[in-house]
Parts: sequence; structure tokens; C-alpha cells
Amino acid sequence: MTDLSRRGFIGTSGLVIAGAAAVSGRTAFAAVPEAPTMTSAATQAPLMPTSGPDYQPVATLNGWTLPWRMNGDWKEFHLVAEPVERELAPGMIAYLWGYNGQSPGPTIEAVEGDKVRIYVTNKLPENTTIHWHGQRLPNGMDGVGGLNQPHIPSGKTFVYEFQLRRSGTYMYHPHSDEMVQMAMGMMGMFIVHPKDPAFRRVDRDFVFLLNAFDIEAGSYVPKVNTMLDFNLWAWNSRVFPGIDPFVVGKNDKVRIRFGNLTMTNHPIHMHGYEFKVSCTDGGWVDPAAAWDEVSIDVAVGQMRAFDFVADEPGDWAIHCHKSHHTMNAMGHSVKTYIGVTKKDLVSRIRKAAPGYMPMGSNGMGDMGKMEMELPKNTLPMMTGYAQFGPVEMGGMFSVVKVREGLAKNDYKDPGWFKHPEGTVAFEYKGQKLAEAPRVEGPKVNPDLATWQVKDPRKPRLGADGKPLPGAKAGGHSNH
Ligand SMILES: [Cu+2]
Repeated sequence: MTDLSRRGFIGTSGLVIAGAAAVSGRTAFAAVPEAPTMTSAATQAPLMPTSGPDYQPVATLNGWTLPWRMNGDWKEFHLVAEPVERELAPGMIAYLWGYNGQSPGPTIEAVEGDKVRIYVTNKLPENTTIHWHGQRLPNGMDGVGGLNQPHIPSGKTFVYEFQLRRSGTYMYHPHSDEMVQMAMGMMGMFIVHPKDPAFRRVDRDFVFLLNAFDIEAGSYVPKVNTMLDFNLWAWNSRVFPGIDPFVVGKNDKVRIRFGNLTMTNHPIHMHGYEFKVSCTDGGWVDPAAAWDEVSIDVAVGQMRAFDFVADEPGDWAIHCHKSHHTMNAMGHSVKTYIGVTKKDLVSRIRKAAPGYMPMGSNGMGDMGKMEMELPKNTLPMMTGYAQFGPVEMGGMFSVVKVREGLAKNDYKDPGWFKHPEGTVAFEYKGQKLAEAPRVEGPKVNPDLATWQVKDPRKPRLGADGKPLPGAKAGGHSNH
């Protein structure tokens, strides 16, 4: 079983810079900027600004920010659309399509007012384009294949040029064979920082995309025609326990931004705090208009960012509140057996299916610690261990780890929270429950006891078995 705290979270070793010639086939280095490639699925250290206005860079959950180069007054980026192998969590690899070695693609970060030039090289076996979701730009840069531009054929590179007119939280994704390419994992975040370094500034700024896959146990490629019945609910193409924690210092101002490119809505719930929605697809929310929430629903194609001050130390759960979205693939088809005694049944079933395990007579929580052998390349339905035992989660679940004394920009996993003495729920060890006093409930009103009419065509009967006064066939017609 995977121990959340044992994995290395913040790495910087996965970055590979491929020479422009290797990517584009052109010999002139100056023609096309380098297309860096990421080989790791671990959260990478934020990319600090080296020129232009200062800003607090975002930390992309299990992802990275795309390095750029300046060319005159243009900020140049290079995205390569290509097949990738992505580890969804230890024990499961998916064959996806993505950008620059990973799905989702790297986060693009720039500053309000920047002129950006983005090269897009298509190494997929079919056409693609990129749509810059939420951006104000010339119509011909909007990326809808056929409508705004020709599709980018396999093997070709196209260039997008526009000026970033608004700061905020945006996304990018294909607008060419869109259903297939998004089901395969093609998407990324696009963060535009305010020109004024002090505007809505926070100490820690996390971003991720919500995405979903339908991958049968033992297989590697998502089913691209699935409409709603996905079995892997992911943040940045990772599922719990593969999702890194959100590490923040006590009293930090924290922002968490997410975009939804699945086919259903997700009520994202964070424990321990109330927060204010600070930014949507449309821009910044006026602080005077924001109200406190502990869950915020993000509909399909939307983005939400919320802010809070991390003044409560601890390991606080953060997850989608649709409980099926905190489950992994194995077990979605398990039948409900609560209250069913399967003792006699088991030996009979085992004659036909040796190794059959009865599950679920007392709920399914035991599955969280079951060490049964899984088919190759899949994940248990409920999994993950923390300091008190199995977490019994999967899918869209992670932990906000708030700690005292963290250095600025230290995102390393601090391990499990050390609770001050006397602040953890504890077992009651006093008088036995059987001896504990039970309070009698209120006496049942005999009239109410007979309220249930079994056959609406017959008159209601009193406690004495005789029809109630005035009661007629048809039940409550006299009320
Ligand atoms: Cu959800």
C-alpha cells in the first residue's frame, strides 16, 4: 500500500530541455524556442519570475510550469502535442495524449500586458488545435479548428500570437476532435498574473485541472466515447493516493485554483476553513461581493479560485463531495450486500468461482485495508494510508497540510500532523454501553401510528382495528 508521506513531492529533476532542432527539425536555434519535456509526475518547484514584474508563481499540483524565452518584447513558449505515458498513481500507468511529456500539459504563466507567442507542434497521429479558454484575443487566435483557423495537421507547427489583456485563471485545450482529445488528457492551465505585484497577492497559489478517464482494469488507454460513466476521477491526471498534498505555512494567504474539463460538475469541499471565491473564468470577484463557503461547485468548462488564510494547523481533507468521485476504478460494479449474510452462499459460489471473496455485508469500509491481489494496472476502489489507518478514499481527494514555521516556497511534504495532546477524538472507556442509561423516546400518538394506509381504496383503521371516525375509502380525502 502506498504511504502518502513516503513519496517525494517537490522535484526539479524531471525537466529535460530538448534542443529546438530536435523538436522542430530546423537547424536554426533562433527560429523556434526550446520545447522542454517533463519526465516526472511529481509537483515541481514553482518557476520564479526572472524578468518583468514580480509575482508569486503558482504551484501546479503534480505538474510544472513551462519555461519560456524572451525574443524582443515577445514571451515565447513551445507546446508539443504528443502521446505520453502518465502514472495516475503508483501501480497504474495510462497511455494518454498530452503536451511536452505529460498530461495535463505544463502550466503557462505570464503577466497581464505580456505579448505571448506560442508555438504548437503536432506530434499526434491526427489534427489538433489549441483553444485559449477564457482569453480575450483576436478571433483568428481562438483556436477552433475550421472556424478560426485550419486544423494543425500531424507533423506541423502553428504559431499563436496575442497580448494578455486581463489577469486571471484560464485554461487551454484542443478544439479539434475535442471529445477524443480531452478524453485522452489534453489540457492545461494558463495563469495570467496581475501587472501590479500587490494586486490580490497571496503567499501560496495552487492550480490544477479536474479531469476524468474511463480505463478498464488491466488496460492502459481511456475509452474515448464514454459520456458520463468514467471510473477514474482525477486532479491533473492523478488520483488519490497519487495526488500530492497542498503544503502551506501557518497564516499564509493561500489561493487554490481549479478548472473543470470533465463531463460533470464537482462540488469541491475543503475541511477546516471557510474560504471566499476570488476568481472565476470571467475574472476577479470583487472582495465586497464574495461570501464565505466551505464547498464550491465547479461546473463543466468552468474555473474557480478560492482564497483563505491558513490559521488552523493540521491535515485538512480536500475533496470532491460526490462520494463516487473519491473512489477508484476497481469496485464500481460491486453489488450492495449490506445486511446480507452470505455464509451459505460463499461455498456455493466458490464452486463456480474459486477465490470468490464475500464483501460488503457490513458496509464496504473493509475494502480500504484489503490486501487482495488486483489485476495488473488498476487501483483499489478505496485506498491510501495515513497515521491513524486506511483513509478509504480514491479519486479526487488530497490533503491541505498546514504547518507552523515553513520557509517561504517550501512545498516539501512535512509528514503527518502532530496533534497537540488532548485534541484527537478518543475511545470512550468508561461505563459499558449496555449499562449506559437509555432515554425513552416520546410516546407514539396512536392516531399517527395508523397513518400509514396500506390500500388507499380501503378506509383508514384506528388502533382498535375499526375505521377511524369519518374515514372513507380514499384515505386522507377528509383532511
Ligand atoms: Cu466530483
